[in-house]
Amino acid sequence: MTSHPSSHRAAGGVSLIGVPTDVGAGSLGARMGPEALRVAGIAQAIAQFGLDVKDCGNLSGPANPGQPAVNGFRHLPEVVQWNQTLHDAMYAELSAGRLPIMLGGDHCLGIGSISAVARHCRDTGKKLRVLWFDAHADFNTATLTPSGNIHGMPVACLCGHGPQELIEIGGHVPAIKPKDIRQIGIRSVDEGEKRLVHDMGIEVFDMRYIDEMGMRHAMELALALIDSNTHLHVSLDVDFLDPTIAPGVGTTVRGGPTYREAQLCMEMIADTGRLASLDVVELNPALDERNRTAELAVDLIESLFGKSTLMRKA
Ligand SMILES: [Mn+2]
Repeated sequence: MTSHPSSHRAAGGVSLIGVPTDVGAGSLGARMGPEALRVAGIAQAIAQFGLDVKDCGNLSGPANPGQPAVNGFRHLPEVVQWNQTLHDAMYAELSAGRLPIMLGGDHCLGIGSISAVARHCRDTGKKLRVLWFDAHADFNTATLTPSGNIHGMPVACLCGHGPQELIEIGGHVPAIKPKDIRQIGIRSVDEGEKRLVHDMGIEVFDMRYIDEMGMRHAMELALALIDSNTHLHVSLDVDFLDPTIAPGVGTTVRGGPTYREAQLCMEMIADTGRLASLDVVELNPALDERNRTAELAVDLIESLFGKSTLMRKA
């Protein structure tokens, strides 16, 4: 076991926050994600680096009502309630100097999580960089989305496009600026969503880019200009990964990154030493095979915290 001495900002310890809900998703099962990650050994995997790991348990919130969309949104009151609770929990851990890991849950929870991170950055004068690993741009709006599932809208909400109750959760609208975020692995974007992503000027490293230029080059650009005053947040949607290695998600899209490409992403992030918060979302144990997708997620998180194959010179 070798660990880079400064591969993350977790000196104050790591806090696991389970958020067992799928109110923002189209299929049921992501509510079981936090338990599957625990069973796969997430706490032990991080503790092996000598870090203090506190499992805060699961947050509680409303059940999934299984209703159709109302005015373009499915389950908006429930999504607001879960995200408000998550925001408060994340913000408390960040304020205590800890590195929070949000165990989702579907990706609508990125709204509460990243709103809290952005608020913490405003408090502390830090620059924010969000790396959004996903097969989808998650930049839908009520008028664009065919389904109304809010897990397709968190990036739009964070950038100030969405229902007032969601966009103002972190106390500042918009929570983040489009230039704070980099999207990696994108390969499925709805027609209207394409235009909005383009017009907002979000920097996207889609699979075409990764195929042509390589993951190393994409990650070098995604991590460019990160300095000692940067808070680096990683939002890892498990559907980022190719479904052949990660079948346990509700919205698989073929043609995703390989195991090695995903590991390289995590290792390059570890090399920056700036990781300060993390989301792991959309893991759906009901669709998984013998928990292998959860185990892969834990394997990637080990790399994110600095596990490397060989000792490397600084
Ligand atoms: Mn997503």
